[in-house]
Amino acid sequence: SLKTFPENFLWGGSTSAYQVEGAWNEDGKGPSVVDMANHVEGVTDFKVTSDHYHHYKEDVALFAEMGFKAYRFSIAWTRIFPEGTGEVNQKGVEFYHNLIDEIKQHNMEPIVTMYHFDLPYALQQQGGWANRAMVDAFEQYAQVLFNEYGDKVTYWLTINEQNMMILHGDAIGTLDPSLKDPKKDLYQQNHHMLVAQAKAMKMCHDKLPHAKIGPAPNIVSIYPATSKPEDILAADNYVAIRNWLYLDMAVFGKYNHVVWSYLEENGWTPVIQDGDMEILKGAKPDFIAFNYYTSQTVQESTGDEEDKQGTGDQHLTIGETGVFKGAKNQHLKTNEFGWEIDPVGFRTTLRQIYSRYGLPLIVTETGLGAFDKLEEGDKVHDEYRIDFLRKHLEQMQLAISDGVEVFGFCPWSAIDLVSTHQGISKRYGFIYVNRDEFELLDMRRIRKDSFYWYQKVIKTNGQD
Ligand code: BGP
Repeated sequence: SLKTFPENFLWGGSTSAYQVEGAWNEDGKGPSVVDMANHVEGVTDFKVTSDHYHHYKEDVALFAEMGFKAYRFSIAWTRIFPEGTGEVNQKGVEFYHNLIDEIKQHNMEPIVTMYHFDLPYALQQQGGWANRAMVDAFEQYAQVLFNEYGDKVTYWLTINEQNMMILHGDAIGTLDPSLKDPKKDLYQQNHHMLVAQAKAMKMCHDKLPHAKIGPAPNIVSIYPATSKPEDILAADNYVAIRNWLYLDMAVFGKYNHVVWSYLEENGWTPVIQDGDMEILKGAKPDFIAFNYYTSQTVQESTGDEEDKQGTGDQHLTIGETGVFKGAKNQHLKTNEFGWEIDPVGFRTTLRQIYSRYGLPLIVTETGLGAFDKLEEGDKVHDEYRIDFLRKHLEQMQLAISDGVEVFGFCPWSAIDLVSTHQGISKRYGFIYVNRDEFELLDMRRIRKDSFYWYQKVIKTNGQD
């Protein structure tokens, strides 16, 4: 029978600093890799975005009006350390005190992502995550966050979508195309991130016994395109490479064996320093947070060059010669941006993660990017978004009925913000921000139809 959502379920919404805050060079903030990247043509940059930095009080009040029990946001490392390490910028520290206080005054739980794609540019110039020194830099940063906000924050997320940063380094800016073997470099970066994460988890537990901390990868169900054994093997390869590598390390402190042998075969194994494996084994998350937008179908790779351009992973392509190739799923419809919509896959994903790790889960992103239309009288009729979220909620409730422990749901995004690559016209929010791609207009906040729908969902604890 259908179980209800648990009491004190963390209904909320998500954002990330560089996509929502704007004020990219104000109050001492240093540049991040995102600020310095050549941004995609035809869409806005990340300088102003939704100007949440100046509107945060109004925005938090709107989240409270929706009934949010939690708000997930990220801290911009470059507001705290403009140069990545060294001198702390007090104004940046103050901003997040103000934001967290505002959230708490509205009886919401702050859920804090420590790092969401926006690495300090100064650190990138010193080699970024490929440089071992990054482990210390992250430790120093984590220490300041725990010291400053530790008594106010219960839920911490270490690194947003580390798996996407490694798998799609070209899209997220972690890949250095000038290198002879950029993939080897990426798996070295990955190792450093994993060690940095483990150190942060341990520090959090040592310093803040009341706090909880976990990783936040993008995890989705991986389907074989057919029942052909080679396709099933390809799906098994990809699920290890895309999903389990990251979580096996975070939870069990070990390299997934399938991935390790694949790294060995390619000459991509990272340098592991003495003591690293102890650090990795010595830290355990309290929960797993994950982002889910779409499932992924794969088939066997027969070794063609074209196999590298398989369909999938949001708007990116996937495939590796002889390992797997992304494929279309004939049973799924896509959104306006070609992402397959798969609510049942959401239930499967929840079950798979819980079966493997047995830790409580929180969904830190899911949502529908769409071209919303502002109608007269300040209306946005986003019934497609309501439909998407409703179907995912139904499946989440079924997963809970299957016995999966889920303690929160924070869809992307609490308010409109700038997409990673597709500008602000690709909107995700419950709240419309009145600006165009290149024109700021009056930036006023407008409640979409989904705002009122979600308000009812929260009020009835998921019964809408
Ligand atoms: C996730 C990221 C978010 C967000 C979202 C939507 O991968 O964590 O930062 O942007 O995807 O993706 P997009 O903006 O590409 O539509």
